[in-house]
Amino acid sequence: MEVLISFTILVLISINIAMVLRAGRAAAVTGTFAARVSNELNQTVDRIALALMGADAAALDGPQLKPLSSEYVRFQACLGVEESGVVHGPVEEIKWAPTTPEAGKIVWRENPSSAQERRVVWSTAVPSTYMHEVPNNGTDDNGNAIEDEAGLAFTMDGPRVDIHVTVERVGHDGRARPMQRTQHIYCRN
Ligand SMILES: [Ca+2]
Ligand SMILES: [Ca+2]
Repeated sequence: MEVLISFTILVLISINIAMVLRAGRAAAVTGTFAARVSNELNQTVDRIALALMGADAAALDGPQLKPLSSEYVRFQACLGVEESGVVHGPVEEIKWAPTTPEAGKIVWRENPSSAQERRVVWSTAVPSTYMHEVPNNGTDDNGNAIEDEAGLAFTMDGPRVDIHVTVERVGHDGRARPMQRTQHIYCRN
């Protein structure tokens, strides 16, 4: 009888240990996944912010006054000032482009649509609508004072440009995990 009780206790302890280990592994996987999405979001926002900081504010096209927004920005870097005026870099564009009806990517292009075009994809996981926003209903559903904004949205307030980015990837459990960040920047010139 004692042997049976000891054996039962041993089995129960083993099951408990297995459960704890499994829960720990799941938490570790979830943590790594969240960190990956967060890294992708931060890297994308930082790249956009750095590019726009060097732009000539007078040669900026795209960002709208709230509650409107745009999915793109076109600009030219200010390289310096000569007697003849501001010397600009080539035209650059940062734009959301669809890959499916619900998802898309952020593409940076230099000299867009010309023979000299260069392009780099900065994120491949940007949804067509911003986190917790319902598209095309003329309402600000997520309380950020912008109506029907996309996963990439540019707004402006005087000399300030606001960059709004949502990155969304699907976890191992099949659930979509969106993360969003807004960054305010001032064009240097
Ligand atoms: Ca909104
Ligand atoms: Ca809406």
